[in-house]
Amino acid sequence: MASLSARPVTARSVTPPANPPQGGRRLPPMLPDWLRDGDDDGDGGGQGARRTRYRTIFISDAHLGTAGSNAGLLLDFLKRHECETLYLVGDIVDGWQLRKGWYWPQAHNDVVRAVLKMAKHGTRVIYIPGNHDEHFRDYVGLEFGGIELLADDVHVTADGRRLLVIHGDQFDNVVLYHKWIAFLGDGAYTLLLKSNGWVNRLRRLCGLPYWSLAAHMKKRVKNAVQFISRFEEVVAHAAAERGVDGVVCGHIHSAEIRQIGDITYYNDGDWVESCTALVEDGAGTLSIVDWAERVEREARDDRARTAKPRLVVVDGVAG
Ligand SMILES: [Mn+2]
Repeated sequence: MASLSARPVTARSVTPPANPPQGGRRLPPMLPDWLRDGDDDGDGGGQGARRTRYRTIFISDAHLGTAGSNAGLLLDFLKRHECETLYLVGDIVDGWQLRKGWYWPQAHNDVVRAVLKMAKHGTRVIYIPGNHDEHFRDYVGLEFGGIELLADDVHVTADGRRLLVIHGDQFDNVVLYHKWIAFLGDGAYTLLLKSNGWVNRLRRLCGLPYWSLAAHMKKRVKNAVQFISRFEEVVAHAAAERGVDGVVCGHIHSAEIRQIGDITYYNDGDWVESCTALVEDGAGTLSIVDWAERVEREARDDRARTAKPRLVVVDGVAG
């Protein structure tokens, strides 16, 4: 696993040349010109639009490229917010599904363009690949379209807390074989943490899809709650070992803010089931935004406002 200390100084400014020399380093995939100049999405470049401003926004698990992705809601969320730093905490694009069959509606395109546009307008955008977009892990340390690719990062909040930002699939095996670790000790923990990478590299070489903890959890619904809390504890344990104050992850599609020992555990949720984001305000306070719930509430308020005024009788007096 990559070092979690400060990001290497060289990593930030590495921009692939427009015309790479023959035999040069492989360039990041998928950034055609029609995606690059993205100011024609009809919202007037955001001028006049009322946007809520946060210091940092964390989103993950959009699974673009699958029918389950709520790209429309995510696009709406992105267009109505601005931030200094946007963390894309993995599984944004579902490379495994796209390999099975191309599914890429306009709304999914629009999400990518909205993110690129934010980068162009000064937001620092950091992409931390997950297991469903692990193909991007080959390009960690590079930057393209103004988006930095990192294996993980340490985010410093406005109130000075250090938060490890990581997708979370790295802990799948540990979560699954939790009981054995209790039995075999800390050596097994380290081994399982490493084995997660090996097993999935092997599966990838064999053309098998990534084994998914989330999918496994769903098949065993009875144990889902137990799996989730075990995942949270394993992630917090790993964060504690790295000496940070907290951890931000995604992966299990379950938004949460929870104190586990000395570690504050944050999960930004997903845009398949729950449509949630994690946001940091100017004072360093983090909270979960439930965008589906919010949009629904606004629609309800709108309906109430535009409804025909009715005669209201209060205590026998028409008012
Ligand atoms: Mn994942």
